[in-house]
Amino acid sequence: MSETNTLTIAALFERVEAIFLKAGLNAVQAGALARVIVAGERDACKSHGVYRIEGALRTVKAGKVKPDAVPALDAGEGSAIVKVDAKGGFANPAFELGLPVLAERARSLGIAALVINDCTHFSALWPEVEGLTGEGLAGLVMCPSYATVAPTGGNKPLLGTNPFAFGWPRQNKPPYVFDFATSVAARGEIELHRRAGKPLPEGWAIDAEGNPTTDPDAALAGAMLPFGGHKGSAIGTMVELLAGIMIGDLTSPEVLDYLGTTTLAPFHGELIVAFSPEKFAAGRPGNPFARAEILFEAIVGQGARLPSQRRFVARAKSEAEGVVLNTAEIEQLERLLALGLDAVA
Ligand code: NDP
Ligand code: PYC
Repeated sequence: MSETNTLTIAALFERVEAIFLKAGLNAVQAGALARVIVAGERDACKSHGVYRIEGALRTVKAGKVKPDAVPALDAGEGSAIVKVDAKGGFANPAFELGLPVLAERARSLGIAALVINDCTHFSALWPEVEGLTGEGLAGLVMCPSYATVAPTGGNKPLLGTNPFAFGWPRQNKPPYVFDFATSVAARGEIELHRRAGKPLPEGWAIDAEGNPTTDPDAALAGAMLPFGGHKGSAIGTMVELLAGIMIGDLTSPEVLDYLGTTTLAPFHGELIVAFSPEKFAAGRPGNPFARAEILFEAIVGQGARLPSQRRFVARAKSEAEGVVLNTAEIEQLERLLALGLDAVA
């Protein structure tokens, strides 16, 4: 069994931010990236935690993301569509820049969208969703990735793992949030199985000949499968349409053409839609937040758990006791800090 080490959330943030600064990212990029990666570890979401630092640095080194980008906001006077040009940098600082205007517009118009263009996105989407619920808004967030998923009935990578997330704010309770890949599992999970030498569960992937496989290497060379068969395939396609084509940005097959590899973080756009439940429910009976609580209680009352509940439990534990990393992870952080971009191929 590997040894473990416990760091406070603040100490982990300092280390991760220092790694990005050492690798040449400006303060706005380094801070935003460190926040989402540390949030992933804090919430026990290993597929988008510290393991992602290396991929982000590889993408910088390959010249496919601009480490010194300063995102630019186009608030479009009173428009329901707010745009941020990430200027070839990461999506996370672009979201942080756009969120206050998006929230203000959604509150005044009832609905508003934030379009992020020309960004690299490697993280989970719940940080964006929780940004919205923290403003008392409901929200939908989605983005393409790169062609790694075969549409149902097909046998070649075409769609991305295209994450899709939703949030609903709750008073004095963590929000209702779900956030998942539209493939059976995120690609990060396949990579983590490969690194751990573990077979994949059945039904996650097919090999390059289109046969079912539980071998992570064969899966990475073949294609992943959409969740829920034709339903996940259609939702993944919707993400390509809304968060790729509709916002004038790349689709997953175009991203793969542009990058030529899935070992770098994908470059595309992101769509964030914010709703004001009060505005939508105005003039109708009942308070939407109180009615939502009745629904949540009924779900939990059947013994089911709400999505993100596991994450919020993990968060509370990390906040009380710190974040646990194994020795290999600590050594990797030290190596990345010492060597900067020389640490990655
Ligand atoms: P999971 O299947 O691990 O989880 C999906 C969601 O379902 C979570 O909100 C989870 O909550 C919830 N959930 C899981 N089990 C249950 C249950 N029994 N009852 C109720 N809710 C449940 O996610 P994926 O592997 O599909 O995706 C992982 C992450 O990868 C996501 O954050 C996604 O955004 C990210 N991703 C990012 C991509 C990108 O291009 N940037 C591409 C693809 C994925 P909980 O966390 O509490 O378990
Ligand atoms: O885990 O599928 C994934 C993923 C792709 C891009 C970023 N994360």
